[in-house]
Amino acid sequence: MRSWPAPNVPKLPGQSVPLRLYDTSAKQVRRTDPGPTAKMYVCGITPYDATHLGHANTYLAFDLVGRVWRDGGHEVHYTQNATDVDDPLLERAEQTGIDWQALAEREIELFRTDMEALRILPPREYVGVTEVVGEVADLIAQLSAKGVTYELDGDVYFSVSDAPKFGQVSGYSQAEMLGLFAERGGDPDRPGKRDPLDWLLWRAERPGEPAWDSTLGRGRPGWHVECTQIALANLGPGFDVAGGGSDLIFPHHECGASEGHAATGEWPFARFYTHAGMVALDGEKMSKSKGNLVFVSKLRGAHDPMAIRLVLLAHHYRADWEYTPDHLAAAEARLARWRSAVALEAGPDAEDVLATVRERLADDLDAPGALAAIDAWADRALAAGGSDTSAPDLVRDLADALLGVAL
Ligand code: 5CA
Ligand code: ZN
Repeated sequence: MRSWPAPNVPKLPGQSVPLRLYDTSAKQVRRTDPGPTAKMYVCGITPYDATHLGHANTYLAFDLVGRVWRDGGHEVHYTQNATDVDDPLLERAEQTGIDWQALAEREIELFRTDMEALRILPPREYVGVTEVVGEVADLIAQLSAKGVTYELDGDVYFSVSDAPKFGQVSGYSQAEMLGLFAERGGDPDRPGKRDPLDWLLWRAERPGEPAWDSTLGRGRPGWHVECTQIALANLGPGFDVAGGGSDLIFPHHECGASEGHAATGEWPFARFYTHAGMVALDGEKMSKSKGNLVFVSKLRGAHDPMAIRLVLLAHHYRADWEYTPDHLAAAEARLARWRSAVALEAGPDAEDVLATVRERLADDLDAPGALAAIDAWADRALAAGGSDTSAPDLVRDLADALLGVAL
């Protein structure tokens, strides 16, 4: 599918700082060590509703990863999927009487517009699952040939007893896994399964549901295997970062990692599993199924997208937080202050600001720390009222290149 247009990223002078990032699997912050091309896969939307602040928070976190790597001279190869066929999408289409494909297309287009407005760097490949059903079926056939799957009434399951690394991404207990599996799209109680945690790879055609011809017959892919296939096909095994929100740790990334392991024989499938925190509204995680949503497209109607970006940057990406409208008011005030400061004829020297922003972002994406450094510079600039010696261009460029905030 089409991705979205890339914003300009200014080149910055001086020395970058190598990125350290929290790896959910290792339960610690480790230094990323990408080759000349850094490779990242981030799980995309299920397009049955508009982009909300929670989604934006997740894509912004990985946007920062890409920006820090670019600053370090790496090329960034970024791939993202869109789950453009899945139960929640089909259910919403059914409820609203809209054709499921039209619904997906409409919401994906809105997502692109939101991402562009927020100046999120686009993936090189933006892949809808419906574009690659045949390839996903071929991967499942490969897994079957390795003896890690079984069939149940025409559907195909991955057998968790053939997944020796299962549990290593999340580190969750069996009880936690069972609870989350049922909550997040799994079917622990289906009769005939060998283990409640066996997960669906292929769903044979059901009356009234979309289906594709494939080596496995007519049907459609289960959820996790789509991301394994799209990551493998575009990035190859052993890529640097697999990302998404923390609700994807289990079962999604856990199952995907075991699929990748079975398919390639390599472990880990991704070097880092990195997860953004959950954004809540009115005391509950923002989610399409609960309907407690703040849409980016709606906020954009009344507010500068750069202020929306600053709302998100003001929270550490791993934090869970609750959105309230005063976050936006604070971000607008900060944006206005920064813009006044860079509009001055001359400002305080900004090389130390660049060094601090680099250091803060390289430390597991400490965006709030980076904002504080620019706040302090803006305070100094405004206090001096333009009587300093340096041009404020470096601050404009570093805010743009590293934080994606156009001033
Ligand atoms: N299509 C799948 C991934 S393959 C999916 O989870 N789609 S989604 O539309 O439900 O979510 C898209 C991304 O936003 C995921 O990375 C998810 O973890 C993240 N996300 C969803 N809700 C929130 C939230 N309230 N706060 C932060 N991130 C969220
Ligand atoms: Zn995914």
